[in-house]
Amino acid sequence: MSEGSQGIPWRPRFSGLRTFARFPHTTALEGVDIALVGLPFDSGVTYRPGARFGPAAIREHSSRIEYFHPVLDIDVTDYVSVIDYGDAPVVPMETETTYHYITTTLEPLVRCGIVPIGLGGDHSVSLPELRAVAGRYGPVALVHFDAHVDTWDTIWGTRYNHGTPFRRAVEEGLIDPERSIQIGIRGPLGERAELDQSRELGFEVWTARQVRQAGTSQVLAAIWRRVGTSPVFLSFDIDFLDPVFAPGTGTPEVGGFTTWEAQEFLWGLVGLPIVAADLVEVLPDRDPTGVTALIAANLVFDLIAVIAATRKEQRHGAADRAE
Ligand SMILES: [Mn+2]
Repeated sequence: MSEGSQGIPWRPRFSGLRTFARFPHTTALEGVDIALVGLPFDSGVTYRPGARFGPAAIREHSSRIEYFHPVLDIDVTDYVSVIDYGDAPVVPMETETTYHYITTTLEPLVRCGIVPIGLGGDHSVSLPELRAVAGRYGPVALVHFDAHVDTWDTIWGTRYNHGTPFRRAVEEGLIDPERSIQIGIRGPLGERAELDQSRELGFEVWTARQVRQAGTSQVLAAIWRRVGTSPVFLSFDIDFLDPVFAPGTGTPEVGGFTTWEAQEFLWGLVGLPIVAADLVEVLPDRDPTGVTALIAANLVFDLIAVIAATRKEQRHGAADRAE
């Protein structure tokens, strides 16, 4: 329970402005390790619109989060300095202009070695994020949790939407498909070829059924094998979860995963060289209970804790070598 200051003894978590998990809002980058960046853009959707309200909902439902992570046994503030950077500028009816704004918003963060975590927004935002990330790291490994592969070529003649970001990213040399993996794919498709399109690009693909049959630990082993030592962009589409858990999303698919399974996957990534991440497709208007945004906020905190635990390992590893 955090203490107040300057003679104000308490700061209850339902009070104050809604930054992510009540981390400070600032655009000053000195000493920062992780920056939450809202990406309130949803002009790339093919079905239900409304993910532009995702970042605000995630912040709203993040207010109960405190900083000790009991599973990873770490107070994240001991190892990482986290800020809420605010939202990237967007123009709702202009995808390419918005992409430019998202990339140029993230570039200075990435240049400083800060890990940006994008709060979506529909999944089209991953492409301009990756442009900023690859500008520093070169082609990165993609670890992608989603019901959909998001590697279509065009949809209704358009090249930039939430069904195409990872094909564009391969074409632009932003991700290395041989180091990349997609997990949780399911749902009816237009044709069988859509199931193969990611594999043809070079990705490793795990369908929901394969994940279910193999179990979490085997899939985690596949992620570690696949990524190797490459810098990682982790992209988490909330529709990885079953709509029973996360109904507030744009293109729901039944037969998905539980909140617990999603957390188990993230907790298993301590040590992975994550250089950027996003959590996308939260659509609060379709979920009056707010549980989708609550889960999203907590998964983002899990991710922050994973990065903090990775830094902890690195620090102790360095101490071991010095002995
Ligand atoms: Mn997606």
